[in-house]
Amino acid sequence: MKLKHILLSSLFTLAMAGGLKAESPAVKTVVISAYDTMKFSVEKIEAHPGQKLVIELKNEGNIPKEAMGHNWILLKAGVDAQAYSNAAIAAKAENYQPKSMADKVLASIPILGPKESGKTSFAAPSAPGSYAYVCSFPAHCQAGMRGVLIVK
Ligand SMILES: [Cu+2]
Repeated sequence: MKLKHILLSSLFTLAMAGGLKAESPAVKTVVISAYDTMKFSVEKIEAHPGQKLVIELKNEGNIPKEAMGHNWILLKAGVDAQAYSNAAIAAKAENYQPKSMADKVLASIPILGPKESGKTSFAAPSAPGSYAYVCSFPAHCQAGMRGVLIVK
């Protein structure tokens, strides 16, 4: 009987620990559409430090991938989005994700053609702040195809 009691109280403790765990921020899923107009449908994402994020990018355009592909690149804090995009222009062979700047990237979804979609999941940075994201297809960031992840 005593052993059974200990077992039951252990189970109760485990259940409580599980309950506490559930209080950490829930997974946040964000669906972003990309258009031929070189815009993201979502230009601001808010998350808590360390929150699990699932980002889905949908290319809703019709123009062929070679001329109007879209990707989603989340940059580390303080990285100049335009500088990254400028480097990407010369990186067609690397899918517009320059390897020389790979250490500036937190998460990414590769170039998508019309009606394609892609997904990435990651934990939001632990440091509060603003993190830029861009489409690094040539000239798209400059045209305004960018947004910001705000961690707070
Ligand atoms: Cu684009």
